[in-house]
Amino acid sequence: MKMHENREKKERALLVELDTGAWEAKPALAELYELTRSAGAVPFGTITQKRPAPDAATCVGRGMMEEISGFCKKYEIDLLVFDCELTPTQLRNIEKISGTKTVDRTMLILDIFAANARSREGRLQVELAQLEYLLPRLSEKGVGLSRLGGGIGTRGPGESKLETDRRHIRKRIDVLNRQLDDVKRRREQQIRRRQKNGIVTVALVGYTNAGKSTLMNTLTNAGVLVEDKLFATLDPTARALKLPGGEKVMLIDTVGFLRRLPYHLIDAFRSTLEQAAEADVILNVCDASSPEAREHLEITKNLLASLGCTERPIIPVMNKCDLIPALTSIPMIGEAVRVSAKTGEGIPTLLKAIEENLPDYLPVKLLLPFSEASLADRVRTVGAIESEEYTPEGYRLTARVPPSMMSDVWDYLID
Ligand SMILES: Nc1nc2c(ncn2[C@@H]2O[C@H](COP(=O)(O)OP(=O)(O)OP(=O)(O)O)[C@@H](O)[C@H]2O)c(=O)[nH]1
Ligand SMILES: [Mg+2]
Repeated sequence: MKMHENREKKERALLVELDTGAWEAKPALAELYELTRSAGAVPFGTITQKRPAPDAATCVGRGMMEEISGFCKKYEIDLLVFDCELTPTQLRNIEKISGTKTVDRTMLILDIFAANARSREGRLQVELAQLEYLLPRLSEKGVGLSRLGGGIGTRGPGESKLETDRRHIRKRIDVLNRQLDDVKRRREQQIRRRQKNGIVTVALVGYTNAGKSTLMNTLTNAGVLVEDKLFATLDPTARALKLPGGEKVMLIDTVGFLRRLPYHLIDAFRSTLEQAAEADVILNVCDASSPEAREHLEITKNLLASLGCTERPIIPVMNKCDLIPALTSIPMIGEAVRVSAKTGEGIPTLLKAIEENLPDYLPVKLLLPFSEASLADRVRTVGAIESEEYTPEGYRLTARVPPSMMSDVWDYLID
């Protein structure tokens, strides 16, 4: 009897690493493993070949290619995943020799993005990246065009679109770029509106799978999508967070970083990170239980620096501390806060650290006429209210407000 007949069969993948010394093979393979899993396939095995440079025809050497072919047949491998970027020729040769569908790291990541993009901007970015990746490969007959049967490497713009000619694709790329410009403009307006409204923002950034969305949930009970998969979050999400001192801030969740980001995706990343870069406080979240915690923190720090946020307070946060024994020393860089988004350990300390790094809220006493009800609402939303009273003249508020709000309430200060 066959069980789970309706269940989609997962693709069985063999991961191939070419170790040229350009990067460290072991952590790269570990990442490729996670990426493969996130794409919905089952990593079945890994093969590493040391070689000074990739072979022009098959990336790995001829002998190794034969070995891989044998492996594919013997273990019924559905998918070969190469960690390096393959040229159209290499891709075609490898598929021909092994008789197995093949993707490289970029295709894999694009595929995960395609499956996870939620917002309009995210979808546009992914389609653009996929088309740009496909365009130079289109002249090579067979590549990207004959991928029938679904699964990894087939999601995205869709078969019919891929079959259209290059001119058609270029036109589509133009359209996408224009639409993205629109979306970008709108987002900039949104950021400006927030700033104008005096909303203080705190951004969660960090390596993928560090637990940013879980931390967001713990901090705000926001109900943000959490999955044990890379890139569960592709679109920035914002939620209100009330700090113990009463200050209200906007907490922003962002997409996770990863090493050697495919060139075509840098823009997509940047655009979501620009929001984070504008934040008043940045939480650099990392998975303390990962052997690469320190490296992840550094990567994130450098990316943030490249986005121009060197002046802003960045709080390193060591998450998943429940996974490591209490007394184990973890790589603390500077004043890292040790937390567990899962158990809630360290959360009060983190909230305090956020509070300490906020721009200084100023104590004000206000008398707002009833005609200024919307301004009163903004003070309630953005500031920390100490007392509120209705008087015949209007709302009498004692509060602390962010400095960015001072000019708005200036006319109504009393005492
Ligand atoms: N044990 C433990 N697991 C955690 C903790 N925080 C998060 N996780 C788990 O780590 C995995 C990834 O968590 P997410 O919150 O989705 O990670 P993320 O940083 O948002 O990932 P991306 O959105 O891909 O960048 C999930 O399986 C979480 O349950 C923690 O404090 N302890
Ligand atoms: Mg997330």
